[in-house]
Amino acid sequence: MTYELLQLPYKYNELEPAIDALTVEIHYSKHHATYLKNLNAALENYSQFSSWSIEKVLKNLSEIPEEIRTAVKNNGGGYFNHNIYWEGFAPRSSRTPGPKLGEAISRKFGGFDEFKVLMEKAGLTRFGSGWAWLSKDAHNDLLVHSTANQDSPLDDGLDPIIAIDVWEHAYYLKYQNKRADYLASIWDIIDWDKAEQRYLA
Ligand code: MN3
Repeated sequence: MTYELLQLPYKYNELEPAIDALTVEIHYSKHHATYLKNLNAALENYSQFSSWSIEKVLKNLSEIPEEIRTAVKNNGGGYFNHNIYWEGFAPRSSRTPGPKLGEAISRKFGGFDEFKVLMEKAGLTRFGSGWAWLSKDAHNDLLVHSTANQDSPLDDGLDPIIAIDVWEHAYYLKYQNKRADYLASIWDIIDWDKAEQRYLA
């Protein structure tokens, strides 16, 4: 099996003004596609993993042969993390969480606004490149956290619900050094139906 690039469920310009069309195009068709290409290349001669989903690969990195483990971790993480990122947006966002996730967010973080502050802080305080996440653990407990580079929550036994890419390539064309403004704008395009599905899955 070779992994495939997901089809974006919207046009490049449909996430504007939060994320500009050129950033979406380069980020998706160059950055994301390159992680995918390198992941497939790394696994090309290892047919024992050909039936493994990307989730299974990232949850079981210790079983990947050492000579390709770093390549698979970095490019597999890059491939998977961007899938969560792109699938998590909707041009016509409801702007508020669905019933079950909304209730869980209020219970865990004290309210939707409090949760947003925590997510933005997780993204802003990630030094260098990485990601901010809303994830759930094996007990369905919510957690806001961040990972470095292309490390995936799956590595830590967590299942991602919302992904925010804070590598500079995700925002630099429009926001330059103002990562905080990018993070604040993200709330306009979060697909809360998708987030609800991920929470209930
Ligand atoms: Mn990226």
